[in-house]
Amino acid sequence: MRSFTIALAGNPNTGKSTLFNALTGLKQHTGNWSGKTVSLASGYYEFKDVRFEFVDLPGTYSLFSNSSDEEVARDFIVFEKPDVTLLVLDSTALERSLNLALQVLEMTDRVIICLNLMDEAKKKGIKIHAGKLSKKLGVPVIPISARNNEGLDVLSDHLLRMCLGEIQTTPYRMKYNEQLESNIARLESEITDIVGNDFPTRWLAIRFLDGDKKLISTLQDRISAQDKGGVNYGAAKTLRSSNSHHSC
Ligand SMILES: Nc1nc2c(ncn2[C@@H]2O[C@H](COP(=O)(O)OP(=O)(O)OP(=O)(O)O)[C@@H](O)[C@H]2O)c(=O)[nH]1
Ligand SMILES: [Mg+2]
Repeated sequence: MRSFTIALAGNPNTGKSTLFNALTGLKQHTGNWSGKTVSLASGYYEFKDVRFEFVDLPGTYSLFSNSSDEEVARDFIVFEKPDVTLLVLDSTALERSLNLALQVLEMTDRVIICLNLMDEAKKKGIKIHAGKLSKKLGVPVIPISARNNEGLDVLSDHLLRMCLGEIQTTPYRMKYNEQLESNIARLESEITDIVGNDFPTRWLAIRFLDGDKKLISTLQDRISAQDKGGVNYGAAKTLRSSNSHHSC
């Protein structure tokens, strides 16, 4: 049976664990990922001949290096490369959630957004045009109510189609001013020389320009680990010099 990994990301309290429990039921366990000491809850369910392995990431408001929760969620999305990152948003507080959504859309193009707590939104008279939001953000947007098991079949269907490569996305990416864009492009090409296309180079370039030292050391560790012959000093060194060159 084919198996796909789905990461559940979102702000705290948006219903990630409720969705996780609704989908995976008792088929849950906790495990360590990539030598990290944190263990993440994961669980699976089967849908139309495939198995979805869900990983319940810590709830965060952003994905920088501000806290270990943010690092864990970010590293999982960028380095473990789940087949789909399922972003759980609170329909009753969409503006707050969209900040995180934009960050995730910079990191991967394999994203599905679910608008959870639709029952609450309806009660409050909040209407969300999921179709328009989907067009704007360039990824599927599915209204659900995890606590009431509503919308979960449609969600599973989209997960399956994205895992099978049947859904192409065009994630919304922020455009910055000309000078910043030219710095991003320059740094991006240097990063591509070092890591190839294994990781989201534009996102890495933006983070490096922002001076995210923690991310740089994580990436150095990853490059070293990937290099089977031992530490790849060349790549790590270039990475260090390109960082000192460009960070501001
Ligand atoms: N009305 C309503 N409440 C929901 C729904 N989904 C989740 N909740 C409630 O929202 C609260 C938070 O749910 P959790 O699943 O714990 O949220 P979480 O995203 O895992 O939170 P963190 O792990 O802290 O990030 C709980 O009280 C849930 O019962 C929903 O669809 N409708
Ligand atoms: Mg939770």
